[in-house]
Amino acid sequence: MDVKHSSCCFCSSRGCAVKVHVDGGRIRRVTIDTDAPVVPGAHCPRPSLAAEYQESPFRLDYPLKRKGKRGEDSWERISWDQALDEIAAGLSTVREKYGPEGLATSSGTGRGAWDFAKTRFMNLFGSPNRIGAVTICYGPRSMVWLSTFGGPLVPDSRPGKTRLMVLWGRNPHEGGPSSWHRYLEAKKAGMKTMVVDPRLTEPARQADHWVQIRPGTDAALALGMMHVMIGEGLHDGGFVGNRTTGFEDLAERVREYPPDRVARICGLTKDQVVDAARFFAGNQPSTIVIGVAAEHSPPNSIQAVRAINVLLAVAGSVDREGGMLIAGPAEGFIPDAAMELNHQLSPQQRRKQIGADRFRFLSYPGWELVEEQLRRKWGDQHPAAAYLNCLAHAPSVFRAMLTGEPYPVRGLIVSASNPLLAYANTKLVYRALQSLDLLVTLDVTWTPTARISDYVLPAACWMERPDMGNFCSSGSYPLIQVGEAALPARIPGRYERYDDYEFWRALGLRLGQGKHWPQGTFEEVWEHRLTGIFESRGVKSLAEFIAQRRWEKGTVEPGQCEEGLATPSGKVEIRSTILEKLGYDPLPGYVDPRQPEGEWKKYRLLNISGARTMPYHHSEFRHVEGFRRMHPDPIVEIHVDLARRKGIADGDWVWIETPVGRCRQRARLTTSHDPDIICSQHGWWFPEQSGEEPSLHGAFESNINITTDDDPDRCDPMSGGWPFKGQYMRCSVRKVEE
Ligand SMILES: Nc1nc2c(c(=O)[nH]1)N[C@H]1C(S)=C(S)[C@@H](COP(=O)(O)OP(=O)(O)OC[C@H]3O[C@@H](n4cnc5c(=O)[nH]c(N)nc54)[C@H](O)[C@@H]3O)O[C@H]1N2
Ligand SMILES: Nc1nc2c(c(=O)[nH]1)N[C@H]1C(S)=C(S)[C@@H](COP(=O)(O)OP(=O)(O)OC[C@H]3O[C@@H](n4cnc5c(=O)[nH]c(N)nc54)[C@H](O)[C@@H]3O)O[C@H]1N2
Ligand SMILES: [Mo]
Repeated sequence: MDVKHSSCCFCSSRGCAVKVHVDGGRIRRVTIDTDAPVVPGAHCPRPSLAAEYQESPFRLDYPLKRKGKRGEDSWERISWDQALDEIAAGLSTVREKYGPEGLATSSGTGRGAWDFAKTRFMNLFGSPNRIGAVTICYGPRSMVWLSTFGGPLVPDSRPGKTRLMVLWGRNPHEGGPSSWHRYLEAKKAGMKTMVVDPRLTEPARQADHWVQIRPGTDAALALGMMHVMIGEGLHDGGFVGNRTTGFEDLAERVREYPPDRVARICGLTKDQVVDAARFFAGNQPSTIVIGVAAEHSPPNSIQAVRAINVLLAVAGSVDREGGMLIAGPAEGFIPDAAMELNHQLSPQQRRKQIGADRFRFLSYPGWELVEEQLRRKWGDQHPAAAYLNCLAHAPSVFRAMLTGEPYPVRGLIVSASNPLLAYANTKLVYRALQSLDLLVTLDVTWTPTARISDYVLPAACWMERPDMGNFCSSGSYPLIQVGEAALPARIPGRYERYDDYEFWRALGLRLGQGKHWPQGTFEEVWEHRLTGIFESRGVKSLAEFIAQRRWEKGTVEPGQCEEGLATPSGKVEIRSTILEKLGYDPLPGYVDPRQPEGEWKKYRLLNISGARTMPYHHSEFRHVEGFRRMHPDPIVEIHVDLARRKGIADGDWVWIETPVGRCRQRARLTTSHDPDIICSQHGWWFPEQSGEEPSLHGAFESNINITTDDDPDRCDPMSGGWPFKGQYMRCSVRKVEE
């Protein structure tokens, strides 16, 4: 038995160190590599199911070309050369007829071994229209950090330094296999904890302080806490005086948010707001880990993320031991931004990015302002990767596919993403994809999206490529941990897969991009990016690096403020000059959501759609029997009082309805949240059902995004993020009558 030291990529945390036991070209088992700094918690079930995943008949083995009509599920096996030649020819036709901007790509959580290659391809092809989940996931956090603090904020993780960790709409128990056990250890060693969540989750149950906030009102709570802190002199006057801009304006702004008003907005009592502020202020230094909920809750997505981060600055817990540290570039490592070749996309093409005129923060207008500052301080080694901080607006791109406005988008390449499950308003996404001239999907397994594609290409999974943890994807985190391929991507007679880098490169070579893809393999890419570290260690290859010690730990230290930050003023910008230039409110604030109009008036429940649950990762793993046994059905959590009123019993199938559509999930009765809230799961489809139209593996049955809304008018005014949660995610429920 051969043991390979690999980097697990079964979830977006990406990069837990594991040992893959291989025998006769087959994965036998995957165990945790306890020597490494980052490992999955013992409660993560995914490594133990790796062999079943690898051998699943649902895996894609060879390139396939559609026969017959789209959705008939009839396929012809072709060679990689034929597939790439034909796709390149199709892309050239799109470019001739509609311009390079007629091509879009879709990304998810970066599972295909990072998105720099896709971005490079698009930059060289000439299209600004990359869409992806990062518009509503991590992109907002990242842009807020870069524009306000001049770098990503990372919690000071040195033992014993932090007095309080706040999980603000974040549940590592279900969604963070590597962070949950570290959290528990720190807690055991005396760190206090506070949870802000509408639901009594496992972390909330264990917390010293739980704030049961109403969905979508986090910005107001943070403003109210600052009102109390500034009013009672609990803020850090030295820090805000010396290290920030706009504190006076903020003090003025938070006067509009006294605890009684905030209590009404957030569904709390006045005392609860005051207590939250005092508890927080009384336990500094602190760190705050923000989850995805705020980002999923327009119209306050960016405002909430900013208000929470500014709260840290007001408490003086930024750039301070035990607080949030401002990360600089990881030494000796080439970050994504430097790999993307962003200068290759001309200003004229950038200006065509769909949605960027309206949603300016997370697209070229905002990214360019941020990038300029970071480049001033760090040159090419800056963390503002375009794949993370600069996207076209997905709902507007889907509309462009359907209407030709503002111009036609006729081709889409989907890689490491499942648009029919992931984006809001599935039926619209479906119509948009069906209307395309060319739809290509590169994935590890069959998906509903693959079934309606013209070409379906088999991707290598993480066990078939060298990979690296994303603790430094943007080049700023102090830990680099790599892993080797456990199996080759191609085994004659069994499968022929390409890793994502190989795919984009091979396509690029066919379109005249040759000189921009100097590294022939993914392994060479890592060797190139790690040259600086290799030199300091005296190693020459990835294999040697892995054999020696496959990680490199740097440190993030306080002191960035003293040096001057990569922001326009060199200080923490409580008042953001970048937001101001973009024409947005430069101060943290709370935008009153618009009252429901038209048909929406009938829908009174708030739906937290898509809180994380083990073992699934978004739409993945439904095809693996071991996972399905752990969690066979889509579950919607409903308060017992609501269930009683609606005649719903535990285990009943219920319709979840909105003006956009309806889907069905199974009720689980609970008292963990308010009666006027439900909590549904996302990502559900049924691989066991037919892959043909109209079923597409049951993608229209229990998929919650049939009910979610992507109307640009209800997206976040700054980022364009669409509502999966918060005040705009309303619905009704009723029992499914047989
Ligand atoms: N209603 C609702 N919707 C949501 C959410 C929610 O909370 N509620 N969450 C949103 C969030 S935060 C996110 S990040 C998105 C996620 O959106 P996506 O990332 O688009 O969704 P996934 O289902 O994770 O799709 C990832 C696909 O990548 C494939 N894959 C895995 N590894 C590789 C690889 O190495 N290479 C390639 N080419 N493919 C690979 C998987 O098989 C899978 O089909 O979903 C969003 N959708
Ligand atoms: N098992 C599993 N793990 C995952 C994923 C997965 O699909 N499955 N996806 C990964 C990805 S891409 C992401 S983005 C992360 C997300 O990780 P998290 O952000 O932790 O994800 P959630 O569980 O959706 O949300 C956390 C908590 O936010 C609460 N919440 C809902 N609305 C609000 C609100 O308005 N305010 C506040 N304060 N809290 C609210 C929910 O009740 C929930 O308990 O998880 C990652 N990990
Ligand atoms: Mo995400």
